Amino acid sequence: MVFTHSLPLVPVPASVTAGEGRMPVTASTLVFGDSPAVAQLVEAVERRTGIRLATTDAAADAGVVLGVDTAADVPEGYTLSIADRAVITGADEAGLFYGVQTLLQLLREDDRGWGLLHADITDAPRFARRGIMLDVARHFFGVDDVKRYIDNASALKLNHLHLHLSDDQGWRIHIESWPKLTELASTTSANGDPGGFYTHDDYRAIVEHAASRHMIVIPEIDLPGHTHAIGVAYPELVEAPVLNDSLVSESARLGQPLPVAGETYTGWGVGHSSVRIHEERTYDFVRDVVRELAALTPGPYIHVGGDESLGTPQADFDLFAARATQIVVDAGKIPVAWHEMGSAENIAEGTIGQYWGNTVPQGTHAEEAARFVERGGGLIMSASNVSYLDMKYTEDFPLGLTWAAIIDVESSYAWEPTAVLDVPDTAILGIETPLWSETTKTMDEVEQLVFPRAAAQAEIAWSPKDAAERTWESFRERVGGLAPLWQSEGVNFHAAAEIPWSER
Ligand code: TNX
Repeated sequence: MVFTHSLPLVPVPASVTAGEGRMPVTASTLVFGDSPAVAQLVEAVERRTGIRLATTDAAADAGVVLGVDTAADVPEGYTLSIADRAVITGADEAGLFYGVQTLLQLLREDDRGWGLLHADITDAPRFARRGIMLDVARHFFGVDDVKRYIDNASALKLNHLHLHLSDDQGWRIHIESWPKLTELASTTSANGDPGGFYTHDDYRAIVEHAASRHMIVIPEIDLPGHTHAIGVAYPELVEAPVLNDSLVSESARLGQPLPVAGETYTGWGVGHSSVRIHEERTYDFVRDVVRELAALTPGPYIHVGGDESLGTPQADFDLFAARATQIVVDAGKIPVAWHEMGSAENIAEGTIGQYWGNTVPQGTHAEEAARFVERGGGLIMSASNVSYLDMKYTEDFPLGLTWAAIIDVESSYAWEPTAVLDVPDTAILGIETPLWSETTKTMDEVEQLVFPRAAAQAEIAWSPKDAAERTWESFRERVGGLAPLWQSEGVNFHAAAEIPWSER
């Protein structure tokens, strides 16, 4: 395959010059370095080529040299040059890891065998926050599935994993102080499928694996709405379901049951549940959950939800938003909330908002998002009509929903996170691309929706906005070049017709 546009790299590096030739990679190519990235490289090369590279203690003998040089103060940055040998120098361990991901994209097979395409790269991210979400509440995904998600997302240089750990359909993390949550409210999923939950050890294993791939885990407990499951375990904490008209008609159209107090809920309807805002017991609960999550989570953030609390009166919602975010601050963490919580004037200072409205903000969404900035926090952009991974690619795609948009790969690529809201560019911390799992029961199904669109989001988050290669024409060819890598990694990507997929 000749890459006419540019090297097959996604996200496109900040600065890249392609060379003419290739550096052969054979069983006698040696690797030098003393970072965890060495073993990660050796294993990935073996998965891709079947060749197991040996390591050497002598840099002079090595064909691939990995190192870290902290003199350059460029968080997550790296340089990579491939000519007679390949040299990657990370500005930190994360940068070295990202340099290795870039190298793996340049590892190609042709008639002569395996080789690395010659290149000279200096790279660093545009945004420090490059996130992806997995909804483990609507359908549960076990530890191995989440590790696979982490591996494939971090290979695209995404560095935050948001886990949506609770929703109406199930509670997914064990809480020692409220044990009935997992005992009674974790066993089912959407559509009546089986559920599951993470023990503290499971959760720690996820956090550790994520850290080894330079990803921070952001746990979310969705409050005060999306809390029907809490009431299955502890009925005294929640209000009776509020059945709005659209819930009733949508449930009928989909043939789904309506929520019944105290019973597991298997439909997809939203906006019917709320914790009790005026009971102190509710705040004991939130405090306990936040405390346990904070103890398990080395990352600085805890997400307290806040979306679609349609049955909660506005004043109650605002009261709750202020209290819940303050509880997170008191636990020593930075709160994150869906943008609706910006309706509360006194949301805790420094709370980060996650904007999930349209790229053309509707109703009060923009005002709510702006509040986080006024209160000294920043914003994560998850514009639903472009970055939602659970939307269908085409009208007839078998998985996914359509409420925000039909999002083909080209439209998922075509948005600019700083151009959505009227806030200073510095308030935009980065982006997050969410996968809601109403329609996806297995990781294979999840990957159909996630890849290749997560690659488009990764490029928006990582690559300079004005890089010459930041065009759809270039992107579609470069992302097509990832097919053999994804195949060897077992990524069940959707081979969208918009993309010229390369064979090797
Ligand atoms: C809206 S976006 C939700 C989720 C659903 C999703 C489905 C957001 C913050 N809330 O509860 O799963 O739509 O696309």
